[in-house]
Amino acid sequence: MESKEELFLKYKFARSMLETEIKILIEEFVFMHGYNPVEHVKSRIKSEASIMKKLQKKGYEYTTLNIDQHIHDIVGIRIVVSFLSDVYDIASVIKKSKSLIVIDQEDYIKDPKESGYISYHLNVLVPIYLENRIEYMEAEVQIRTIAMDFWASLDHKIQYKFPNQIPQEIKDQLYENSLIIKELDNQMMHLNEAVNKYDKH
Ligand code: 0O2
Repeated sequence: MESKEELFLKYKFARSMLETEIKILIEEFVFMHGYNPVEHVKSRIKSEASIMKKLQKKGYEYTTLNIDQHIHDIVGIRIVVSFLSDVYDIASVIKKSKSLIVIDQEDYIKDPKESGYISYHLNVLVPIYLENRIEYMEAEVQIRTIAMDFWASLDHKIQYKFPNQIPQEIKDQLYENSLIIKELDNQMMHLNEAVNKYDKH
């Protein structure tokens, strides 16, 4: 097995490739449809502390092999879109990509997590072109609306503030708010559709 440095260098290449491919797919979508559904895109490489924590939670030691085999989101990219239907439009564009290979998908919009977390995840393989070979690195693509992102960022802050146990009343309120977010996303999507029809008259 290669060194950690070599593995992380390859993840760095994968992040660049993924960012570029996503940027191209979005630009092509804008060109074809005449509108931009994307509010913003952010990519990151998972920190070593966060990798260690995740491996520990899964019951594995912090080794290069375990990182490679058990952590699927070292490279992550988040695409934040305006409306609910945009999530599925962008997911479909990524699934059709000739460069990225989708290996798994989780629709946490249809089946939210117990916490109330709503988002759409795609696990992909990203090709990286090395001196004498092509390798495929795993990455996670998260697609969500601004409203879902708003919820997730507060949830993240809460998880950080209460690393051991989130108070039950906070958990309950967060869950309640996720239902409001889901309803709001539906209403905003329908309102936007109505506005678009109005434009055509
Ligand atoms: P961070 O800080 O984003 O790096 P797997 O990754 O497949 O081995 P997992 O963790 O069950 O296993 O995959 P999942 O749940 O499909 O995706 C994990 C990522 O989704 C998390 O990464 C978060 O970014 C996000 N996520 C999942 N559940 C929640 C949640 O309840 N609240 C928030 N705010 N985000 C969530 P990390 O590594 O946990 O964190």
